[in-house]
Amino acid sequence: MDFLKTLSVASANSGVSTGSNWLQAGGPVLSSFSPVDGSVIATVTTAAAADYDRVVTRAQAAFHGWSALPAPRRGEIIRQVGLALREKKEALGRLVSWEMGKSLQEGLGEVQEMIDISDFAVGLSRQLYGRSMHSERPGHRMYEQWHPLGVTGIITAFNFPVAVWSWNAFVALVCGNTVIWKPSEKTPLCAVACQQIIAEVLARNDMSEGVSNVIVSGREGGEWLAGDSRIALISATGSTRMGRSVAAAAGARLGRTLLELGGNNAIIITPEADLDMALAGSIFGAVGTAGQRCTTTRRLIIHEEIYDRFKEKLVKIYGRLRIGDPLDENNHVGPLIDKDAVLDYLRALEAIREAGGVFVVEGGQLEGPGYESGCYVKPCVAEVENSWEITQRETFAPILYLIRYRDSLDAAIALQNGVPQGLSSAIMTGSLREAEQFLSAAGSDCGIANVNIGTSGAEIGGAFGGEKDTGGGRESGSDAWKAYMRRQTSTINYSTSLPLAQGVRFDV
Ligand code: UN1
Repeated sequence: MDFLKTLSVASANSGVSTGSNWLQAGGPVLSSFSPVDGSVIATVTTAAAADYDRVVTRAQAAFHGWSALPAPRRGEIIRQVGLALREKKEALGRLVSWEMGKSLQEGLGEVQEMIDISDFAVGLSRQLYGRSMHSERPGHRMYEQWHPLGVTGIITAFNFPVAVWSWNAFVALVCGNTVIWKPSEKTPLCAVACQQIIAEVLARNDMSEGVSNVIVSGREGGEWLAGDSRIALISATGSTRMGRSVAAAAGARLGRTLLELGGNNAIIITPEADLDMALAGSIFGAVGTAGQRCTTTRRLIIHEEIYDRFKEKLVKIYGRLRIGDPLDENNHVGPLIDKDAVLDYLRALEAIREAGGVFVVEGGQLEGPGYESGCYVKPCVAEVENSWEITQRETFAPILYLIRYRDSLDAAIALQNGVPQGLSSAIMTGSLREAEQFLSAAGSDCGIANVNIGTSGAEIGGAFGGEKDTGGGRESGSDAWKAYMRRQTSTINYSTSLPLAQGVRFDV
């Protein structure tokens, strides 16, 4: 496989790195399986506690030099990383598709997301703005400035094995932090490949080891980071369960966290919607990445007036989906990440049936030629109630729920908000009144609210994240960078006296 050579990854790799230096790691050896055909792609040695400790020490030492580099210089290095990613886009996109199982189009899209955030981070490196304020005291000036935090821990999930690291790492790096990445143990080779790319650029610029670090490890890697007071910020993307344990451990030491956790995203389809557009948004949202995006469309909340008509269109289009090898561009849907994910999917189908759900597109595991890995499932659609336990839960698979609403948009918004998660949401409507109601404070309670666009596929320029069980953090664009820096307020007295604020007098 040529793309592995292009990415300088081998069949046996160390999963612990401080840059160009790959440590002889002491943890268990992990095999990376491709869900595409079940083959072992490579083995990766994981970090032992002592390796982790060495990496943190190196990252702390590197912080002094890296944070002292002017931010635009740091931006220049990220610009070069963006150029390297452009060169390796095809190879890295293929590896993402091969190791994670998403379609090649989506694998390439994910690398494009990395290139986009590198461009964003370069611009940002000259725009880490603080405000100045007018002091209430004569001859005084007040302003705020933003300083680097220190070592940033980044925990990422298997479903976006490269892009989510880049949102966090590139922004954290231009902000002056050093980073330690704990990737998902299901996609370790993607992490090794990304580290090779960034390490080569850092070395070419004579940057020391420890600026960008990786520790491939199991759960314990996340626990080490979360409980370690040397880690100034821990940014974690993954399940709500994982986020809760990271938040508890980091909270116990009053550490900072940035959490981007599960979603249970809905599209509201009103009688004012363009149904073909609603169909296109729903199908990509529901089956893209085989339903394994945190932004995946899990629920459609459809007005009763158009419910049957829309359902009919949807069933027809599901019949056209081709499921199979994601590297074959004729296919729309690839496999789930592993057999455990298939079991979760099958258990969810059972729970839907037990609760009284009606399948309008049947699910099930696929078998036979092309499906030997045991990871391929049928995208399915079920009519359910919003209040059911199974509907309230995020199942990371291509299962789409249909829910009917009657009367006004208020009822649809109540259903859309009536789940524990609060990541992404959308409305399909041609009515300005409905769109604005959905976007108002009384509308969607999610971090992302779209009009005439599905719930997934956000651009990097906006802040990305959500409320409630989604964790409240914001990553990526807008002013999400502020989470990676510490704010300092300074008051400077250039007068010849020392007046106190609030007019307080203290004469001695
Ligand atoms: C994720 O699923 O964790 O908005 C990230 C999207 C992508 C990112 C998803 N840009 O679907």
